[in-house]
Amino acid sequence: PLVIHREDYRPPRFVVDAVDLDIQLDPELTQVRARLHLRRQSEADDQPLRLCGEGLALLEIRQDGQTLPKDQYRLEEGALLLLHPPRDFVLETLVQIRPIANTALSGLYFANGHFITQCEAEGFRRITYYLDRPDVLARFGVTLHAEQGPHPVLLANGNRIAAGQEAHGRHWVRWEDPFPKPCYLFALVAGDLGCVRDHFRTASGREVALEIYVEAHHLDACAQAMDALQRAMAWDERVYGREYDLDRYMIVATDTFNMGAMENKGLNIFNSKYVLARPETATDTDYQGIESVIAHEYFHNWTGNRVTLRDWFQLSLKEGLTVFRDQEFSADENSRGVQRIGDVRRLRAAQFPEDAGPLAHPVRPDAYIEINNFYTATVYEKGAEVVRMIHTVLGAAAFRQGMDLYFARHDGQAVTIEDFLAAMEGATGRDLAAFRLWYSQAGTPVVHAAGRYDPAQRRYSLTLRQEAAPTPGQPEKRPLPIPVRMALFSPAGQAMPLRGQEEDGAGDRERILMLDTAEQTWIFTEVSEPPIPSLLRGFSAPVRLEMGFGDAQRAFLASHDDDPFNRWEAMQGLALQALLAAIDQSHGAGVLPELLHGALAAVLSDAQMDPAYRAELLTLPSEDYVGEQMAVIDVEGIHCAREALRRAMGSAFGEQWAADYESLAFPYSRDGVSSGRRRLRNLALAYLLASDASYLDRTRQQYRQADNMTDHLAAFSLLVHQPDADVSDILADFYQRWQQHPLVIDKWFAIQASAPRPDTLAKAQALLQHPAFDWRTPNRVRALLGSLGANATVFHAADGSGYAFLAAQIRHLDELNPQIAARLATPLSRWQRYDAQRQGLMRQALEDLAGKANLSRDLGEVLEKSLK
Ligand code: DPP
Ligand code: ZN
Repeated sequence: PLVIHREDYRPPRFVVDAVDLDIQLDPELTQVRARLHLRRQSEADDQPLRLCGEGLALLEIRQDGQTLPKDQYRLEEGALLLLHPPRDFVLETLVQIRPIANTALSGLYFANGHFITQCEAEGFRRITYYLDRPDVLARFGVTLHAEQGPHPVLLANGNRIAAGQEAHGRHWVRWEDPFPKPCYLFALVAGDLGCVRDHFRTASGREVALEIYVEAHHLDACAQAMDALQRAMAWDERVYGREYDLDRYMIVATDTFNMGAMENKGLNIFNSKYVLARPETATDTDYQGIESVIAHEYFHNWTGNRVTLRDWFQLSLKEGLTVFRDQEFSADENSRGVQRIGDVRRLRAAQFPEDAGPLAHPVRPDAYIEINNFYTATVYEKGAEVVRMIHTVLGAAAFRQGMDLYFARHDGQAVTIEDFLAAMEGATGRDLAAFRLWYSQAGTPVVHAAGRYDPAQRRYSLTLRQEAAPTPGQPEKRPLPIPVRMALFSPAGQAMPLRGQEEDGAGDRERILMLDTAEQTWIFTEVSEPPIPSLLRGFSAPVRLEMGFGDAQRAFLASHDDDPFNRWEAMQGLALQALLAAIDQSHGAGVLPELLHGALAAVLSDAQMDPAYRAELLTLPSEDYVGEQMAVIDVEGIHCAREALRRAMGSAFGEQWAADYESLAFPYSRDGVSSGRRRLRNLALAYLLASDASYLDRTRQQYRQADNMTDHLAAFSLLVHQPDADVSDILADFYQRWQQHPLVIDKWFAIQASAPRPDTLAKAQALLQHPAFDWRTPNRVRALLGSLGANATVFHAADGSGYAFLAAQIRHLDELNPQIAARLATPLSRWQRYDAQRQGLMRQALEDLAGKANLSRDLGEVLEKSLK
């Protein structure tokens, strides 16, 4: 397969000044007429002009109005070559495509009665022949024609210019986008959709129409999306001085979408999971997801659209930066501490394992076979962490100046990560040269910390040392600049003033140490007592910190640290040590270690604490996170130890949990305090049920009586995950109740597939045949197969049955939707982390897949790298 290298980038030889599309929509046969104004940029040469195109049937081709003779062009796999292109000309092509047969959901497809497009990264070439690369920016105009009855709504980017009727019950609408854009931001939608309208007045006083298009029966489910959009628009004005630039901002929700959402100019297309919510069908987590994805796509209008990418290697330039922006938005709108804990939990769950496995790649990759495989946790979440570190070292005000300069310099351009860093440097006079390494070096650094207190000199010295394991293609690692936010606590629990050599007399109680060599030592003076260090506060860098701590220090920070993240981290550390010790001695963690017991008791009795934060402190590390800390992941050992610890926590604090469960029952309300209470209350129920089977009745009662999906689903999930209860009545009831709601039925599939029960695999097998299972709906496929791949005890069953099952499904799915098939294969790629027997079985499953005929590029790349 063809490997694309970043080094091979060349500027486009031709640019497109304007594109005019005329599209006759029909599910079976859609015709796309494209007129491209092409202009040579480079010196004349005799190279052909290569336009990308995939799966297109070319019906007509004209150059400046004249049919192009056959000897003037050539069709190749994936391309149309113009053999003798003039300097400046109009190319007109007419092609035919079949949206109904497009199961890959890239390009133009027809699903559930709607026409939808997805062009990022390289879907536009499945619509027409084009220079499908992000550094070719053109003005787009498009006329859509469709049958009016089934498709009364016709949408595309920009401004609606005109509309009319035509013969055979068809109609047309003309759209023009005044902002030149790369074709990956092109979009169209046609269907029978209702619209929720509102508006936003920008800081400079312009009225923007806000429109959310959904099927008519969902018109009541758009309030959260609309509200989040308005708040995001106001936030970007307040924090970054960025206004929206068109008169209309449209969002369309579809049930059939590969990704979460897409930031097409003026016409965002969303997976309905991130738009639709009612209290009775959406959980608090769903509401939060909507807020952050709506904001994320909105923020792309400046970081992604107005300033776009030179090439796909720069993907993190828009994604890392925009994730950082949406995380900050959510932190400002909700609880900053809880937000940070959630963001780090996600980073550790998805990105750390990726960075430690065969698919590891830098935030800016050097090479790819299929770019769709690089929409990863590394590009997104680690990319956001790198931006966050820059924000940390510059400070908020200087960071803002850097962003202002970035926008001023590059508005309307397609740029690189260097351009971003240069703007940050240009505006602030700071040298960020060392930070470039974060973009090019893969792998998660480990920082070892060692402190030494000298009572005679009243000095504390802190030594930090960094190292990183090799990753594919990068055997040697260089030291990275790692900002370590820190404080020192006195034994009485007070943050001590920090006095050191460099910052004489600074005296502040928190400092950022910049570790930018392999090892460095800092000396703090006038330290009157042996301090307990709090390091990497707020998780100030995406690293693994090894503190050489004992449980006494962890317990101390768990009760005294005033950094919400580090307090949580200390609690997690205590629980983690208890679990690792239990696994090591293969006893069941049936007794709570004293220090953990004390820390939990303190949190449980602190009624002043924000319930959401309290729930975070009381939640055990996930099985995956525990596994990450082990040389060889002991699947059963982890599961047994964690279950035993949950039981022990349940019984040790039975009265407190019961009191919380009773006292936190409030009538439903959507605000953050209420959702925090629900979270804590459902956590209490989980602990009660873990230790006392008599709570089954109480759980069933909650399932029946809940007036909101959060509580209903929490009870449902607890019941279905009971190792040996017969819950067929509950499963049938839930399905019966919610079968008209696809997003809820996704949960029904997902919870069954993630049950740690011996019959889960058989269940999953049967669910493949369920009438509601649909191979063409990515949400449904992810709900069943993605959940199964993440279900450690079932997927990693010692006999390899989980591996064989998933591989067989991936094999089938690859024929329909390669992007999703490749994603589902990632759990198999982590084979190095398991025992020899599982390694063999996982490799076998990968090899069986690799032997398949007609592998997609997407899946092929993942398999090839996994088997290396
Ligand atoms: N660009 C989309 C997003 O992350 C995904 N393709 O917002
Ligand atoms: Zn994005």
